[in-house]
Amino acid sequence: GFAKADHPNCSNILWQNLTRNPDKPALIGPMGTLSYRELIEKAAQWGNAFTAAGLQRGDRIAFFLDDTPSYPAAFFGAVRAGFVPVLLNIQTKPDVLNYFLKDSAARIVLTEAELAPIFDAETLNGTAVTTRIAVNGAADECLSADGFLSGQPTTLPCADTGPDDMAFWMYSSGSTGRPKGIVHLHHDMAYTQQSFGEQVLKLRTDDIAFSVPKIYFAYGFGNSVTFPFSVGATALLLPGQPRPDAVLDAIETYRPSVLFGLPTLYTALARSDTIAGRDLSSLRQSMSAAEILSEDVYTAWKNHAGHGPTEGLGSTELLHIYLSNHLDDHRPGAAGARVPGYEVKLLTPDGTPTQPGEEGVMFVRGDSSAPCYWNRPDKTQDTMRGDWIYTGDRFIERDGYYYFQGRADELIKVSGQWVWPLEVERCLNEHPDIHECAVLAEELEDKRMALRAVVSLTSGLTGDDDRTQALRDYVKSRLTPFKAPRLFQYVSELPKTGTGKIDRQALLTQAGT
Ligand code: 3SK
Repeated sequence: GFAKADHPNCSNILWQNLTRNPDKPALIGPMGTLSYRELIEKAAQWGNAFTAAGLQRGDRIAFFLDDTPSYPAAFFGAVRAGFVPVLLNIQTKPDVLNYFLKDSAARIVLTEAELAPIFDAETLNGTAVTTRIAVNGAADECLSADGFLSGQPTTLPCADTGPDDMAFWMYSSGSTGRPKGIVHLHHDMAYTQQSFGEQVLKLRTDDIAFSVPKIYFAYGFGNSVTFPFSVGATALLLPGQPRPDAVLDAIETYRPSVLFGLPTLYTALARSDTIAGRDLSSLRQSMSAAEILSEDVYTAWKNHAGHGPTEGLGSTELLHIYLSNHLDDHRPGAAGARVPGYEVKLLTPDGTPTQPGEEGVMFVRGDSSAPCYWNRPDKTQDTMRGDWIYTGDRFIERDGYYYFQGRADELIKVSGQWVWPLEVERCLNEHPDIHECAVLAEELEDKRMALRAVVSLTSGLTGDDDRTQALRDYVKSRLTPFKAPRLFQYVSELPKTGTGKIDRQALLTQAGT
């Protein structure tokens, strides 16, 4: 069982290493190496400096940071001193950033120095921000991190928090409507470690974990912070754009043993021009999450790395993965089986449990779930149903494994018949000419709905009428003919969210302009 009372403050996940293995590298990467002792001392300075700056218990601090040692240092210092980091995607646009700052009432902003200009008068308008601190360099109108920390003690007593106190927030990416502040509690990190971390991932003390998804994403947060620090392992932090060559260079230079990515990463790596000559021999395990990994990418990665990526699925509301495959048991197309520590159930639209083989919407229950969205009782009620979380994802279960069928709200009616865009996307993705694609609903001038496929072709190919006809025929030959997209749009690259998923909202917005 999970002893919640043992986790009154999540900073203990880092601090336990002070006696356990102080001299071991906690962090490595292009920004340097920090031992656990050095990281804990830095974290202590951050916590003391936030207190000295006048913050009160529970006050929010906005983190607009890339993956460098300053991230975990400031994060753990803040939570240990009783403050609440708000982890923001560094690709956020100024208007949304202004919303995040207002919604969270953050008083301090930590920003990468090179990103600091985004916090101009307009972005700060109407917010409670009094102090901007630039990290990893200097920036106008910001305090420097070195100045902020200067003279602060390198020890920090733990604030008198409890397991159910608010610890940190992340924002939902908000594919529709306003993003929601997802509130996590002090015991949630430990719960993800005890469930997915210990039951599936099984990181070892001698592992070097390398998460390409960044810390501000719940997936990256677990991969680079919770799991390695829980077992005294090392995390490789790589700031900047994770282009395939940068990721491959980092693997060769720092020799991580466990790689974490999204399907888009494995697709890009497997297709990279330079992959053939790369030394991937340090990797003993690779994880993929968030979206379905196609079988050809699984196989391509297996050919290069000697093992295929293990797939899991989680959510920011649950903090990490609750459905996962197992390292030695690859089930093609399965999002995974229930991770011990989580309960899942599939319900039909009328709320009854599904029959075997029947499709239903997934609900998940586990002790890492966020209790609410900040200031959003309406959305909280929609998603947090008692202690169950409504995921909005449709699945079919076979032999304890769950097969994703699409979102509950994505059905499109074409020619009077319902189509799941995901089914068409999967079909098109199997065509060798297609690199990646998204299928969307489009309203025609006569108000009928049609399917539009936005397609990025395999390199060197061009999209013309013949190819469109061939792709349409391909879908018709595999699915019922009305599912073949009427419209095809060829693009060099599909827009991605900050976490690497195809940005459907951006595609819909582009279509509307
Ligand atoms: O999208 C996912 O699968 C995921 C996994 C772990 C943590 C958070 C998320 C959103």
